[in-house]
Amino acid sequence: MVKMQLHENWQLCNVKEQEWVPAQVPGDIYMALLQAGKMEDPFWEDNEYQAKALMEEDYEYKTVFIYDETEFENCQEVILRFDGIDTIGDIYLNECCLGRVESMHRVWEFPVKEILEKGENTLRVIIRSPLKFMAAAYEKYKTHGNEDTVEGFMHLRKAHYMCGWDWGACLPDGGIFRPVTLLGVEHARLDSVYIRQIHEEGKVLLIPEVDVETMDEADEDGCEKAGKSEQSQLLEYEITVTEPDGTKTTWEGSPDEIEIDHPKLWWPNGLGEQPLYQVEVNLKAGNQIVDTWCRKIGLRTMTMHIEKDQWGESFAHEVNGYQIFAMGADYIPEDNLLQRTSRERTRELLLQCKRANFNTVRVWGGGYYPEDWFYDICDELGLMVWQDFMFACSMYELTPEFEANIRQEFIDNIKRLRHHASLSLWCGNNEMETFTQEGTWVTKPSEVRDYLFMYERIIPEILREYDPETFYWPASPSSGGSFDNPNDPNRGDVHYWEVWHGNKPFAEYRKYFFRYASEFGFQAFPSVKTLETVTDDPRELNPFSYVMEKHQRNYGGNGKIAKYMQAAYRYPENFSDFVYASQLLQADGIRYGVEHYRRNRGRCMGAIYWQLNDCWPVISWSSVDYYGRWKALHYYAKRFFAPVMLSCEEQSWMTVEADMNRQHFEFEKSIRLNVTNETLTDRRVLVKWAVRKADATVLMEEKQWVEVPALSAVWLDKVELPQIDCFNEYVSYEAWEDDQVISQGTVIFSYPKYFHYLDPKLTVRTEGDEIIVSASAYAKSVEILNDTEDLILEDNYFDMNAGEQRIKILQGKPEGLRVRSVYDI
Ligand code: BMA
Repeated sequence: MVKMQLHENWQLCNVKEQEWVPAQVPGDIYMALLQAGKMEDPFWEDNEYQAKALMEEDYEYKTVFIYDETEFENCQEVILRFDGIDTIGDIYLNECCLGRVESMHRVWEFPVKEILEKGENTLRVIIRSPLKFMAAAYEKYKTHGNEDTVEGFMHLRKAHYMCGWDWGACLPDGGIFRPVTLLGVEHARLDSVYIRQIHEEGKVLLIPEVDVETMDEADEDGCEKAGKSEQSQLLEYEITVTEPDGTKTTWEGSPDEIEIDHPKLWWPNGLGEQPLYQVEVNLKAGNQIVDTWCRKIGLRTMTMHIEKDQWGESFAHEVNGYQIFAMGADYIPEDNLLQRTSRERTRELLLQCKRANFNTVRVWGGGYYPEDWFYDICDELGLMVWQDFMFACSMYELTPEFEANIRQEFIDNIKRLRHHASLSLWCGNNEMETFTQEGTWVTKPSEVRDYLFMYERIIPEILREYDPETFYWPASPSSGGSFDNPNDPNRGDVHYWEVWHGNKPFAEYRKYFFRYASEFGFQAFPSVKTLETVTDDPRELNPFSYVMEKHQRNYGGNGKIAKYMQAAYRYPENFSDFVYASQLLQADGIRYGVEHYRRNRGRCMGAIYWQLNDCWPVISWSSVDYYGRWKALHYYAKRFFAPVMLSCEEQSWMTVEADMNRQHFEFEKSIRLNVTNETLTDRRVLVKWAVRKADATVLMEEKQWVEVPALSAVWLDKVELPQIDCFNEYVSYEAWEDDQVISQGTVIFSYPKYFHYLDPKLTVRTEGDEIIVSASAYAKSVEILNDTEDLILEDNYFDMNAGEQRIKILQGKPEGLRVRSVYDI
């Protein structure tokens, strides 16, 4: 196949103004306007309003390219392919209208051989205003959905978050955001390849299904199985597999089956390696290779284990026969301006997931299907992907046109992604089974019917044809579908929002034993340096200022952070301390939930917190902000997702929420330690714990060897500590293995704000690639910052029992180091 990318000489204009500016393709309209000085930074203060207004207009992309006929002379057909257009586009080649496209989630192809001209050709794409489209569609249908976004958003197959979300600005950009290519097809091309795996003792059989599109005398849809039909007798494929160690083997003559001996299995992060096998399928017409499909696959079995048990029904990832506890967060698109996304940036983000011991990410349904590179990197890093189809928080009008559009969207994306080792499940939508059952946005009975058609009929039917191997789950959350109590704590996955949206205290997490928590979250401010990129007015750096509240999209969210903060911390005296306290609050809240879920491993098998990342600088639930800065939560995640983790279920003032001004004010003071082991090997760890005074001196100490079988959680006996002075004494705990501390923490029995900390006199210095912090007393949640607030350290926001702590620098320069702890709030 001859390939020619059409990425040069693009220009863009507002159709009404006809003032052309250079544009990048792949790219987006906002970026072209920004780079041409025709709009201002849409993230700055409230520039969002102006930016949104720009999308009331239509824009035209135009390029002129040279078509060299000789290069394509052996081609029966030439196809113009757009991997992604956002969203409504009218396409013209040499003034011939090729058609209208109406989904950013699809690939669009047009046969253009007859239209192409020798030499110069003009290609134009007119991007129609998404806002006008939505307004007209809303007028027509009055369908309802998430109120944070533009009315009518559900009618356009455009990433929903672009029109505003409770963490996202309304910046409904558009553009040609993926490659544009001319494809010259000689006889035939590979439509797609599906590879099934059969795992047997000591070997894996690969069963390839090779779909070929012939250009000569094609059958109705132009597709057939290579080497299997009469028409394609001349077509044949060969397959070359390159093993992880570089060994290559080729199978000729359209093999039905390929045997891989001594297979090296792919494992999620923390459980083993991620060996990848390269599979290259060459389509041959006679002796000539006419097309190639080359991808990396991982050898593994992957499904969800669902079985009735004493609590209800299990819901756990099962990989290579083992049930795995999923640890990770929900992923949203990385930017509002898609031109700014890149393989490098995604790698950087996903690397932070691996560093924080994730084994799973959920691609949430209100964005778009990520680029191939996202999944390539997940394959390499061992991150299992929970993949939503792109439907979230809305009813949809299943007209025949909408149905045809989404059917093709499913096929395109399933074919594109189904070979990935990391793809662990497909999921119909975000939260719509719950909302439909509750009737939240239902205005017509047909919407309930359409819900069932879409997620329980159409998608399963398409998956049966294109990816029967990957597990399908109708919605998140769900208990299996048909509106059967979708958010049931005892079955399937759960979105738990009583903490945060329901204003419940963190201790509330312990009341539930979900089978798989796929969303629960708490917000925090991103670093001050991140917030300084949206304003230069120092008065705006205040939690309740106009600019901060423009960058907080969950109504009243900053006030909510302050309300929760009041319970845990003293009143922060400056903005920087407020940001710090908000991050500790978030980190502790989520830790409270995750440690509890992991202690109850077996019953609960997943902790996916909301949310990993941001698409602009914003106050949100993320643990890594728009610029890649880690909030305290991400360091906590590294600790609470550690493969072997020691945690403490304490009973304290916090867990009973007692009012100290009540008469007979008393509460239980006890600890119950637990070691959970999310590895495939049995572990023997030494658990040490101590009661200490505020200066960190030990009052009492205990040690115990604990055997923790692979993939299990083990409780130690509960210890009552009625005598402990909750203002002046605390408990520290450590798990040791091979003379190293592998997991540790401390627990206090009052609120962090009431503890009588001594001044830990923190100091910080560097030695080579290490930072050394020293403390003269117990120091809680020690934070190390450099002047640009962009260090990534081996650990941060940790508790210290006085003494020295050495921390490796993973990224960033240790210049202008500052250090503080809860004592400073
Ligand atoms: C959820 C998500 C998002 C939302 C988040 C925070 O349930 O699915 O729709 O952004 O909660 O409210």
